[in-house]
This record gives sequence, structure tokens and C-alpha cells, in this order.
Amino acid sequence: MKKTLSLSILLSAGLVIMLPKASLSQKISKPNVIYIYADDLGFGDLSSYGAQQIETPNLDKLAKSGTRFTNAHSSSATCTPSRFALMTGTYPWRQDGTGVLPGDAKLIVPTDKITLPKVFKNAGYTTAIVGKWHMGLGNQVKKDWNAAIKPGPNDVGFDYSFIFPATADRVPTVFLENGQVMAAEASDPILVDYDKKVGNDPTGKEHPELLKMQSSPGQGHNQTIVNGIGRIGYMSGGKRARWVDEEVSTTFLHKAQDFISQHQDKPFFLYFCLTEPHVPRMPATQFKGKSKLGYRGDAILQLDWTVGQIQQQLQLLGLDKNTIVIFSSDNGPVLDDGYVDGAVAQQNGHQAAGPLRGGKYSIFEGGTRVPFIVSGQGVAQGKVSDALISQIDLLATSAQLVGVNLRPGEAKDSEPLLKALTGQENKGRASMVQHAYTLAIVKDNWKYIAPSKGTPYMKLTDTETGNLPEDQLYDLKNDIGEKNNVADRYPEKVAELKQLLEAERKK
Ligand code: NG6
Ligand code: CA
Repeated sequence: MKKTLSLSILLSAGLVIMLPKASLSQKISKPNVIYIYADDLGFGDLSSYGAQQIETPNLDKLAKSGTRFTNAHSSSATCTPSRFALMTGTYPWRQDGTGVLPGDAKLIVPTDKITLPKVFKNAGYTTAIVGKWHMGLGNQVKKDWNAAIKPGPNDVGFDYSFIFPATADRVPTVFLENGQVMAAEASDPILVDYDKKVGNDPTGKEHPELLKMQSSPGQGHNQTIVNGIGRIGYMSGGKRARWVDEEVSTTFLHKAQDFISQHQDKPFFLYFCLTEPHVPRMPATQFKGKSKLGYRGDAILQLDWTVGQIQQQLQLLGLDKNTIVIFSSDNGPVLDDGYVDGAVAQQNGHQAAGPLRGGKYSIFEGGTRVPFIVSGQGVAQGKVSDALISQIDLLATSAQLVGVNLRPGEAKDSEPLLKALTGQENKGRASMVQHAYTLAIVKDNWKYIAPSKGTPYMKLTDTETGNLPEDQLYDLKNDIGEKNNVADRYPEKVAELKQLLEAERKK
């Protein structure tokens, strides 16, 4: 017998047990990764995070089977910048034009730089996005919605894409599959405009009697009516292509499930972007009225059910063991974000941000500290971790997971935190920049918020933004609700964190 035997000979000879276990498992185990991204879900919106008025059994089960994080953050307090950070591993405030985008915006993700899906592609994975996109499409605002639109998700690392362009409250209210509007008809071309009315479709402003859900006074959402709901922006044409709000969520679910079952034999990465509980909240009939908290609560039940459907599918296909599921939200919660949908009237004591101050749009913790659950292959079970983690770290951490090297300077704000993410250790980032209208920096549970001229309170959405013209310092360990500004008491802390933030800005 020769001294050096190849792996295949060993395997065929049934001598596999002679190989060291680690090297074998490293070869075999490339886990699938599914990143489920909720839209505007708050830190207090799940029963596993302490919600009393709502039950989210499927997400609670996910948390029990894995690690639940209590100090994990989106990079920003709104959608587009958070998603940009997740995709690129760079803080969005370093690049202009990364604020909340209209539905006709051009693509803001660079096509020539590393992205989260490209990390997986470089490791041989098949990649897909299903759901809300909101990072722009094409090279310019003016585009032909009836032709294939490029560049888009398929040009920044996704092999397959099934998306809607921006938010459910913005036109065009259509799905795009691999850049092509689904069910578009040449005879009824889609026109989109954010400045002036196009075509003859009624608007919510002119015809409130046509609405099945009223827009909140003063917030807009009263332009073109689609499916009985006033939207932001004007559109005409594409009558066949327009979605039915009650079907959006299940359409995404089915597309996600199709992708999973079609790619079950080889490693895949699925970026599954749910639209709940973002406005307009118009859940499927089976969820309407179920939560007793208005449509926002019903949408959360729909979201929880959707996650349960994915879990069930993974189990049925035998993929639950070699798949990592990560669940989080792109920013904190808001009750009235443009429609009279019962979220305020039927709040019933529900605290969407839990014990945190502020919510969506705020630099306070409520803006970015969000539910974050990781479960699956290699993840500690039944653990609660207070490691400081940002969604921006998923890029470098995924590279670590799948064994891809990032080049120096690539995804420069993303930190490799595989041990923290899998619940193996509690040490996360040393510091983290938070972003809303202004910036904040957190280190060792001290949080410094930079002075800003923005409004301290947004009346229409009832949001405490955290914008103040002076320095703010909070001791998050003892004051998670950011009630006491202790900047005057700890001037050295303020100076230290200010300097650190300045250094981050210049990086
Ligand atoms: C705001 C919208 C809000 C929502 C948000 C984006 C107004 C008054 N409000 O500008 O309804 O669409 O943008 O939400 O227009 S996000 O989750 O995508 O960031
Ligand atoms: Ca959002």
C-alpha cells in the first residue's frame, strides 16, 4: 500500500474515519445563508423581545433554537442607508445620495466594488434577493419601465432577483424579476414621475372617497391611487402589472421558497426582504383584525407566519441543519408613517421600541437597535447575547464564514465577528457609529450624540429624533432609555468619544 492516498481513494475504500474530523467537516460544510430583513420592525415588537400585546411564535422559536441579540443595530434609522451599509460594508454617510430614495431613483450601489452577495458568489454560492430593494435601479431617473432595467440587483452580485423597486408606499407598485417588470404590457406603458402628475389615474388628494385606507393628514401619500391606496409619486399605465397589496407578502414568500427548493443541492445565499410592517400595512385577509393592534400588528403576525413558513420548508427539505438563518430589521418602529391604519388608535399599550427612546428616524437607540436573531449550523442554541453588532458587519463576517479574503480597504467599516455572530463569544465591536439625521458613537456602553440643528421632535410621526444643538452623552448600561444626558458630568468621556467620532468621519 502506497504511503500517500488521495481523499477519493480513502472515501471509496471506506476509510474516511481515518481523516481528522475538522478538515473533513470544513470541506463538506458550506452552510446556506438566509438573511431575512424586516422593514420598520422595532426592538419591542416580538414576544421574544418582551412584547406583551402580541405573540410571534415562529420568531420566538427561531430565537430559542439560536442566539438572540440585545445590542445589534442597523447602520441607520431609515431604510436606504441601512441597506446600502449592509450591501457595501461602508457607512452610508460616507457617500452622498444614500438617503431614503424615491421609486424612480438610479442605482446607488457601486457595480465595481465588493458587496455582500458577491462575497457569497466568490465562494461558489448561488445568490438571490427576493423582496424590497430600495437602492435604485438603472443609470438614470428617467427610464423605460417596459424594457429590462439595468444595472440593478443582478449587477451587484445577485444571480436571481425578484423585487419591488422602493417602498410599498411609493410608485411604481410593480414587481421586477431579473430587471423586467412582471406582467407589463407594451400596449399599456408604465410612466412614473415624482414631480408632476402623469396620466389620468385619480390621486388620493383629489379623490379621497376612492381610498380604502386614508392617508394621514399632512404626510402626503395622496398622489396616484393604486389598489385603493394613495401613494407617494405619480404613475400611469401598467394596469395589469400593478400589485395587489394583500398579495405582496405571499408573492415574495413563494418566490423565496421557489428559490430555496430549486437550489437546495448547492450552497445558496438568499436575501429575503419582507415589507412588513412598513406602510401601507395591508395584510392578507387571514391576518386582518387578528392582532387587535390594527393593521400594524396584523402585519407583524403575517411577518412571523412567513418566517415560520420558511422554517417549515427548511425542515421538510432537510436543510435546517446546514442553513444559517439571520433575522433583523432595517430600522426602528413608527406607528403613524402616513396612513390611518389603526396603529395609533389600537396601540393598546404595545411598545414597539420596547424600553428604548425614539424609533424610526431617531438617533436614539429606538432608531437602530433592532431585533437580531441568528440560528442554524454552528450557532449557539438558546443563547442571549449582548455583543455590540452592526448589520454592516455581515459582509466581513460572511467572508470569514465562507473563507473569502477581502482586499485591504474593501468594505472598510465592516468587522469580521463570526464568533460573536454565532453566539460563541460575547465580544462584538469595540465601537460603532450610529446614523440618523446626525451621528452618534457608542463605546463601552457610553453613547455620544453629536449636536445637530435638526428638529428634536417630528410631530406627524410622533418621533423624538434625538437632535439637539448641544452634546449628549448617555450611559446605556444604566440608562437604556436615554433619559439622562450626562454630558456635563463627564466632560472627558465627551471629549474622548467626540474625538473617536471625528477619527471615524475621516477614515
Ligand atoms: C418617508 C415617508 C414614509 C416612509 C419613509 C421611508 C413621508 C412623509 N414619509 O419619507 O412614509 O415611506 O419615507 O421608509 O413621505 S423606509 O423604511 O423605507 O426608510
Ligand atoms: Ca424601513
